[in-house]
Amino acid sequence: MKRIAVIPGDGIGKEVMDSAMMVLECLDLPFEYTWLEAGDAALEKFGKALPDETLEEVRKSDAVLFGAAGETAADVIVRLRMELDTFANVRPAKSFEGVKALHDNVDIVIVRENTECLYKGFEFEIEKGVTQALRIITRKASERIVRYAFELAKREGRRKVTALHKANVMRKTCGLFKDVFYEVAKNYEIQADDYYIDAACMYMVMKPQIFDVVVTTNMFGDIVSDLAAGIVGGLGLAPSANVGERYAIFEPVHGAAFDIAGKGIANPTAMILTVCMMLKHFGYVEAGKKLERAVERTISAGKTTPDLGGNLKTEEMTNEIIKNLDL
Ligand code: GGG
Repeated sequence: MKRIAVIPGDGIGKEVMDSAMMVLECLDLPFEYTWLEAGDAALEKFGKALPDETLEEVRKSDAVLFGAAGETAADVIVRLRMELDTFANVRPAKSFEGVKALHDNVDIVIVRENTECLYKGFEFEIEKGVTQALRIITRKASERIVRYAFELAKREGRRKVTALHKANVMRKTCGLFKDVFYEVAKNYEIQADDYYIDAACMYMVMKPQIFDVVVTTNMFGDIVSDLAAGIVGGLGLAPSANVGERYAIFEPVHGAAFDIAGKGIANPTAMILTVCMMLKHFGYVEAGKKLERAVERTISAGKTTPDLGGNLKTEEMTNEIIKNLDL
């Protein structure tokens, strides 16, 4: 029995979590769920965005299934990743048949370092009008994430790993990351190359097929994964997994999307594909693939929410996915 801490969070997090649970109920796997509070609403209610009780329960679990974070993202999801040392944030961006997007034939996996960089939260006000942020990049964390990216490439039979950095400007921090990348790359028979992050953004828009596995530091990874989601059809399609030695956190790439929250029109795909990543992580590979196929069939049949041109509500699209599960 795997213990899953379920944190719907804010905004559309609650709506897409309902979809995840509908699907999980149908699959009937040996998971035990504990529902926990965190996020903007928890801050209002308890005075803490990540209440101590939530963190305690999370530590007793095997994984967290997370919906979305709002204004308190830094105190909830960013902190959770660091507390649980889920150092690798895996964010795939893949083309879907039937989705009108900037490009077809895109299949990128972004591997984002999760425990340091500017997201460490070391920010200070030196004096009024002067602020400072510390960017921490270590050899240890860089080696760990680069090795993770190459191991993922090897496991999945991928052809290339690309490092993204800005070593011509941030010579120490990005310089270290780039050096470590090529040191680790020597141990693998997989092609390795690198791009400056700014150039990589342009190439990702113009010819994304040049990328396969991409590895980068925390903030660049956050930004470039939204970009990658944008070229295949939007954040409604982008799942992610945060993986460490002991824990894992599964969360869609999207945030709380307060502009559409409560309307019942959020695309459940990112959340349901996130469930697929969780199933595979726990060894339920066939169930994960089956659910992926059900999502693909539903999308290619045009049974989607309005962001993909359909007219279904979140719950209706989820029911279509469930019908396509062929249980
Ligand atoms: N870019 C979508 C979004 O708003 N995600 C929530 C968020 O900001 N998460 C913080 C993170 O991924 O580091």
